[in-house]
Amino acid sequence: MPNLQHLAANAPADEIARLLDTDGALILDDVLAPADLARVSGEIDPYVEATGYGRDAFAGFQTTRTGALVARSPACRELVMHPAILAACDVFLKRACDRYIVHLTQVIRIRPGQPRQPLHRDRLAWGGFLPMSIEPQLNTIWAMTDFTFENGATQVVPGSPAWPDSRRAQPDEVGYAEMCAGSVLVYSGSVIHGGGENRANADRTGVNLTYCLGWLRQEENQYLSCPPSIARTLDPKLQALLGYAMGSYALGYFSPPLPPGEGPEVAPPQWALNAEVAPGWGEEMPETVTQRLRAKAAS
Ligand SMILES: O=C(O)CCC(=O)C(=O)O
Ligand SMILES: [Fe+2]
Repeated sequence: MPNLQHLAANAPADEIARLLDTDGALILDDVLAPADLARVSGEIDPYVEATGYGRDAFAGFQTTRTGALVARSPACRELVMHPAILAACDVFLKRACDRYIVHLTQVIRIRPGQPRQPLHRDRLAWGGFLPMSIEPQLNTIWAMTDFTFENGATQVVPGSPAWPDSRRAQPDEVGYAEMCAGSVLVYSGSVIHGGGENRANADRTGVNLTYCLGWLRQEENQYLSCPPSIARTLDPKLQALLGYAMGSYALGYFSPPLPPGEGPEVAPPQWALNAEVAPGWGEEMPETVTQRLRAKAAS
């Protein structure tokens, strides 16, 4: 059975990105302390307890999936903005975008009796239309419980990002993301993986926080899951991660639907959160776009 590489919580972003390219996944050990875990669980558990089971075999008839974690949990906001993960996103995702955004926030609780999930690549969320040369996604699963082979540790096929679509993993090519509570599975949108079978008698719970290229549609609609009334109260960096910032020079502006002459005709998304930002919003342009426009003007 292949093994996943384990790195220390402070591993350099380049090393994480390199392993995502080659293996497609890795584990960061012991990122959260027991007190952090207790805080996250305390905030999400009431929502998890109130969540019904999945409605098909892929979502899992013995699995609960609970979303809107940025709106619901201040502790999850910190996980979304964890510096080690954002540094890895900077290296891994900015090869194909000016700004990356949150794609999905979901507590996945695999309960006893849940069979293994069919193996898949998460990039299929976009229907297989993206060329394989573009890596669209960086994913994390934060272990709230220990992840073991017995309780449903994520199945992962190391090296599969480079496989043709037609290749199917043999049982001896599937590894398991076994890790202690507080560790984080980091995996790409191209690696073949799936939830594991829970043969144990207790839940396996992970917080799945994923990021995608800023020019792609998000799996979980962040403008609805975290509407302006809540987003207004968040750190501006988190607002931008949800999509409340320009994604590129011309990506994401809006015209506030106000009576004639009231408000700006065009505004960046965060104008909806804080009407102050409208003047000078060109400064919000990501650096790579600014550089590209300068180079174009100079040529
Ligand atoms: O819960 C897991 O271990 C992985 C779940 C997964 O891959 C998915 O739902 O797409
Ligand atoms: Fe998946």
